[in-house]
Amino acid sequence: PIPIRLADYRPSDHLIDRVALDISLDAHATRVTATLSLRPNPAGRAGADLVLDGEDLTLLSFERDGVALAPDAYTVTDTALILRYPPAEPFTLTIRTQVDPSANTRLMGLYRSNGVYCTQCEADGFRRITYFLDRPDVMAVYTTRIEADREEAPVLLGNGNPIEAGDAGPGRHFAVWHDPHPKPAYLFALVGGRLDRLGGRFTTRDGREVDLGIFVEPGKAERAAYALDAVIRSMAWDETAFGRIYDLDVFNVVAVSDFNMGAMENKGLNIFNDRYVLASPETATDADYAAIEAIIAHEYFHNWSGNRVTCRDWFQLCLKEGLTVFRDQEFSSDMRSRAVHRIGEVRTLRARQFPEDTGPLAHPVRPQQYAEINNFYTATVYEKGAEIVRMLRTLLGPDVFARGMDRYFSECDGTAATVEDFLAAFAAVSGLDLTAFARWYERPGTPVVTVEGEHQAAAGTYTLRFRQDLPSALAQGLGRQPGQEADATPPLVIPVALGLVGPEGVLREAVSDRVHDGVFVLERASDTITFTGVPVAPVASLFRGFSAPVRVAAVATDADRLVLLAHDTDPFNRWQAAQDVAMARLVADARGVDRPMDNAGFVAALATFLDREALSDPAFAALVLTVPSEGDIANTLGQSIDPDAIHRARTDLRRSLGRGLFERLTRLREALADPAGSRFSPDAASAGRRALRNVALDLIAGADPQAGLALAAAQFDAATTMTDRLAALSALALIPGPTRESALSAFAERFAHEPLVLDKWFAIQATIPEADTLDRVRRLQAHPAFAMTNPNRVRSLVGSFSAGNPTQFNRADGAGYDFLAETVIALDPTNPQIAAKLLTGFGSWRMLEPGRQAKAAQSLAAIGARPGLSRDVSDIVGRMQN
Ligand code: HT7
Ligand code: ZN
Repeated sequence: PIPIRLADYRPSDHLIDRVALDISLDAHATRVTATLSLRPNPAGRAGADLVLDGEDLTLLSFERDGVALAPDAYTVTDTALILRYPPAEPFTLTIRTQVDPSANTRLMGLYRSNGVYCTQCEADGFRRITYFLDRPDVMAVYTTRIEADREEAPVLLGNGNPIEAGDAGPGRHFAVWHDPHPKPAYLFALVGGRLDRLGGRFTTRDGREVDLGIFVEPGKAERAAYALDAVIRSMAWDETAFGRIYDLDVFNVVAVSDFNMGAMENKGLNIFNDRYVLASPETATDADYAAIEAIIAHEYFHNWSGNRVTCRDWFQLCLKEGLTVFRDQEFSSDMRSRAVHRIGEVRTLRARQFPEDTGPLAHPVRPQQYAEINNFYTATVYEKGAEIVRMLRTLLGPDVFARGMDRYFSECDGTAATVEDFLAAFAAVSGLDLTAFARWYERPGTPVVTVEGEHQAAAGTYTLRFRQDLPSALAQGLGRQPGQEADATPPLVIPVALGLVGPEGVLREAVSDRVHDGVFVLERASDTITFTGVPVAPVASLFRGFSAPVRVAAVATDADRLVLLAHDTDPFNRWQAAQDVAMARLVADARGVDRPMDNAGFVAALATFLDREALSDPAFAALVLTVPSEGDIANTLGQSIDPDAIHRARTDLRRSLGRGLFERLTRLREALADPAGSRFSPDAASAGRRALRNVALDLIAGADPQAGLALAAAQFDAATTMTDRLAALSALALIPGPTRESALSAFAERFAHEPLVLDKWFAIQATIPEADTLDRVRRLQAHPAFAMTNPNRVRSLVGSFSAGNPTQFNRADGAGYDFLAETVIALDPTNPQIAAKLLTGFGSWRMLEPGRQAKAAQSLAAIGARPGLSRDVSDIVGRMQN
């Protein structure tokens, strides 16, 4: 496919000011009448043809200013309706089309999920509902009349405010919705179906009453209570934290079971994957509750960062997504423990974005070109995009940053904006030139910052030498513009939050004139700073709070790291120190060093830490005790990966730590047990206690599988929360034998009618690190609860296998790769978006040892050779093979 390039952006030749839609819902023949008020765009080309996008539509009639157009006045192709010689004055088009929602398996445009009519229009789904200028810089005011069978669809929802409803002939009814805020087509939505509503109210800071509704499958309204509460907290938080007030009379959220992503921020009518709405203690884990809170907030926050200020074109996707992720992260940090949340954010970034940035799918946060935009809803655009906003706040300080945000929202309100507009707001309020900082948006790859420290005892000073590099492959290729020399790649602006720590604690008297408010800004390729007031050799605590999305290369001993774990004031770096000590062992072991490293000092430090802090901050302690994942180890090793060696190394360390801490962990589990009869609460403190209890269980099972089996089986039987039940089942899943199999059966039976819970059951089995797991996964594909048409099921079974089971997906015989290739090929004709997403499971194939690389290359070639691949899949497979 021919790529679309940012450099080729041109304003639309025509604009649409108003859209009146009349949509008559029918399972197979939905009729859509679109009345569009158009005019030539003064910024476009005068006299250009009007090219309306369209896909999978049947055109029934086409009129201009009320008069049917002659067939030779327009052309219909597979992707467009083209009106030749459009008027130079404002004009109206009336277009009648028909679509078949039941046949829409792509879940883009208008489709049916469990009998509920719903839509998904981002990025380019509106063209599957009617012919339109389906691009985000064409913004219109919409009025939507929806008509449907009263029995089949008693609830009819649209964007904006409801203005009319009533009978529409025998057995039918209608509702009219009006959205006064101009918006791009990707924010259009409608829902029609049999749904229960959980209602609420919110009074805005300026005194307006907003009617809130969460719509779910009949009988499940109780499970929407947490989501409703999260909506109310999000609305209040956005007023106080960002001064953003809601702007309609109603705000509705609808949960559907067939959905390609997590949720969608349609104006006033957010549509959600039901897994991010429905929660009860018996069916949802603490992680599920936290995800619901975060995603409800994320979609709500889009009302300003995305809807009121939208994107000029899809290259600017990070403008709404990176900023909105930053905003939802801040919200969750305020609702929960900031330190614990930050560690979680960074773990996600490192697990998902770092490998993407190192592999064949690496791209800038603002890509320069794309073949299929749906493949750019990536960790880089979202998570690294959020890190850029965070760095901006670190560089400017919270007050200037807040003024910049206000300026951005007020200057760009009602417009389709760019990254340049965003940065201009901050440049204006700070007086700074942000040109160099803007390179973060353009440069793919994770920079490496190398740091060397030296203590000058006699002078009482300490010097830190910094150097920044892009990994060589990227500097030579992607990161460099054509014609630009590798060493001419201009440096990034990297905020380094740092401090010095001595054996007894932070050295507060150590100062450097290059460090302001605890931050040094690395703007050159290399730089040196000196601290005075350093009588003893310190340990540098670098990139506190993970102040920049970089890899840090610094020489440190175990002793240095354990000083940070014990004494640093920055909780992120305390956690990082423990991870680094663990990682040093894991990497050495996975590389097959002759002499295993001694763990005694590490165990002793963890024991001291637990004795002092486990009960006061269990959530943090759980993170400190968590052994880095196999993915983390692979990313640290970087090349010639042998997943079996990594698995063995992790199993060894888990066993060793479990043995060293066994009694303590057993006591901790008891001390953290819920008092009999206590009521469940999803709050962060309660979740933290459950987390530590369950990390302790994991280590105990790692040390002594028989003891672990007994404890896990007892916990499984007695559990009153899904968190505890699932943690027990996860522990059992690692211990082969009849107890595991009967627990799996009991779980399936108990939750036979809960598809979202069975997703967890699929995932647990798909991630068992044993040789017969692939056979198990194949068998599970035939399970009655599994359906290839439902993205949640596919992600749980196939996605968990490829992304969460490194040893079995990367089987040396290549059978895991063949399985993924088969699944991608089978899914592509019906849901290419999900097929392409699954395919990214191959994203790190070039890091593997040569034997596995060859097998992966064969599977990729087999996919690439299939005739008739979708654009989504052929784009990914092509980039993957490059
Ligand atoms: N803005 C949305 C991204 C999105 C999406 C959602 C559902 C189905 C298909 C989709 N394509 C793009 C979700 C968000 O980031 O808020
Ligand atoms: Zn978003």
